[in-house]
Amino acid sequence: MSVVGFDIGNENCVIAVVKQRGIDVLMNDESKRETPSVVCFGEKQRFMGSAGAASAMKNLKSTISQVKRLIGREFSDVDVQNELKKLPFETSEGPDGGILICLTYRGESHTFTPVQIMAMLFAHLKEITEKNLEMPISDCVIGIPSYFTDLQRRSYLNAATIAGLKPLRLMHDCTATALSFGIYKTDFPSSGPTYVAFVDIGHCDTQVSIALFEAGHMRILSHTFDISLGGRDFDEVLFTYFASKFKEQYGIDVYSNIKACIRLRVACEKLKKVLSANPEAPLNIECLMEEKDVKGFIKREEFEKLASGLLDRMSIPCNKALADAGLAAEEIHSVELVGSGSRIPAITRLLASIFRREPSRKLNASECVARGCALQCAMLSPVFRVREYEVQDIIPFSIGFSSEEGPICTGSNGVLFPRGQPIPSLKVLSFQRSNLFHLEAFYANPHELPPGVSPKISRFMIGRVHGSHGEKARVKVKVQLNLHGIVCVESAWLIEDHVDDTVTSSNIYSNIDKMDAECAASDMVANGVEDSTRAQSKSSHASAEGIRSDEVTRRLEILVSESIYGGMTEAELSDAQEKETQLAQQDRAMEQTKYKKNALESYVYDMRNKLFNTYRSFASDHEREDISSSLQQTEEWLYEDGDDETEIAYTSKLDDLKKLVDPIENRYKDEAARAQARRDLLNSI
Ligand code: ATP
Ligand code: K
Ligand code: MG
Repeated sequence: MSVVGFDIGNENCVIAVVKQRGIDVLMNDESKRETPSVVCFGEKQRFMGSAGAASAMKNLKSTISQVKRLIGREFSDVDVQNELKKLPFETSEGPDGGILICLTYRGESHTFTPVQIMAMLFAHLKEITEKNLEMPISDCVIGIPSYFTDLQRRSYLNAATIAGLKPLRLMHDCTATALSFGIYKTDFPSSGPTYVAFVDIGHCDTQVSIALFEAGHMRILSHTFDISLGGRDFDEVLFTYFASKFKEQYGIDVYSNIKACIRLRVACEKLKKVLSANPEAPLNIECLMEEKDVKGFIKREEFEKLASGLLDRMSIPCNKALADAGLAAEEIHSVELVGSGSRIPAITRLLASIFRREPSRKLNASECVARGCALQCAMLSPVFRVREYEVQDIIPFSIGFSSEEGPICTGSNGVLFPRGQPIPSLKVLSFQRSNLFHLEAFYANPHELPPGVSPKISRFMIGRVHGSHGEKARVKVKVQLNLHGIVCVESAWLIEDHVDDTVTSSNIYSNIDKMDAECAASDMVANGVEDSTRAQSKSSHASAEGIRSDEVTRRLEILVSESIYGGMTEAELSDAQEKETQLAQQDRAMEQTKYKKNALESYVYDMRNKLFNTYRSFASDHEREDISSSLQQTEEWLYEDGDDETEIAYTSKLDDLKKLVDPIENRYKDEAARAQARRDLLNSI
């Protein structure tokens, strides 16, 4: 059993595993510690990660990147439409309002949902991990942005299922970073809590979290973000600048040419990186379009001026994180800057002025999320022993519940799980019902949500409820905010009030009363809502005795069925699994074919060499000529008709050659064996 942490970035993924000695970041096939988040549909097979990025230019319309931006979102969302405009592949609206990615692969047109593409990426990361560890894996913890909606979280879980992974937790990126920061740290001031701000600037977003550290535990106090402010936005500033410069200077319009756009974006990203270390940088692209070579140049100052709007925006989530945590900048012990997008010097200066101290870069900026996820996975795995350390996270958006009779409120704020609610949490709702009923989960404060996000989450059908004689029965519904930050109805049960007072039933009653009492003893009870967050671990034994009584039950479990707005059904999920299996088989068959082709090719070269050296004296002139011409023919075939053949074709060619060469090889081997025997005999004398 292995424990694995995955950081799924919009640009790069990182894999970390916990080993006996500590945490290792794994290398991919190209010996890189970061794997591009790219899935490319080539002519005959898929290429993923590094290989996908390498084939991107050849397969512009079938190379899928930035799927993290699209997963669990609506096609009609204005923000999504803007994303899609910059991506070279084609899309359309799915029947559920989601996004469909449309492409041609092996001569057929296909559509894939972002979940399916994400599953391909997960499967690739799983394969890299298994190759490294030389064993199958499934348990993992996957990093997600704190601003992910319920649907985006469920979409990740679906993608993981398709890929054969089992996430023990979806963990907020900054929480993972905070864990990898805090768990081994022992030099916190001994009196009182230590507050640390984590700022993660990635490819597409900025996330800020403030955490409180004390011996043995950490607690997240606030999560804030700008979901559209990352490294790529700085590239875009340079892109716009040079696009207009080149229009003036060379009379070319890069916007009219997808390939030119992509090449200029790539060059601008490189330029930006050069500017992080140098006061000025050149930009040269050969034959960008219309056979024109372009040259440009920019100073860091100029770049910073162009990016000043972005830098201004960066201060918003930082200030909000402080306000939400109820802290002044002076109370922050340190600011940990992570994510590779943060390497721009102007960002460091800006953060220094907001938090009134130099941000520190003690953590490995590109690996800390994956490392934290791996640690969390070890902590959650029953087979690993990790030091006791409590991680307390919170949700960023308030979640409300309603029934046909209106919203279910908990006192003044009118929501079931307010923003800042600890993950996980449990609440028990009480109803008086005589029939089947529905509950709706929704985002209670749309202004907290990123623009374009629907407040609808999911709908639960509770029932059927049979009151004894048509009258209303007492129904209890246990609502859970689980470890992934997903809200669900865990169970529902009926409580019958009119029963014979036998000894058994009074026992059951006392159990129920005990559980209710525990719930009631916790800090919030209002309008039929019991907060059992604190009582969670205590009440588990009560529910084991009370709900699952094998005896005459007064407490009857009733059916709950859920439907997720924009989510996948079981049938869709199993179809997707089947399709992925089929695609993976095709890829493997292609890999196998390539392998056999290589084997044939190297046999030809190897035998030609041996025929005139090692085997020379074991073949007659006639045999040598015969074999030599067969090798020649095979070589020519490989370059022409045989360049793109089936696995069977390569194997049978190889068999034909072997039939000719084997007799000679055997003569050589016999002679070698005789020589060895003679030597052994001499030695033994
Ligand atoms: P996200 O967290 O947004 O999903 P990610 O985790 O893939 O994405 P990172 O790998 O943290 O993102 O950061 C990628 C970004 O960092 C890219 O925009 C890249 O251009 C930028 N970047 C990398 N190195 C530098 C550098 N030296 N200077 C400036 N920017 C850099
Ligand atoms: K990353
Ligand atoms: Mg990241």
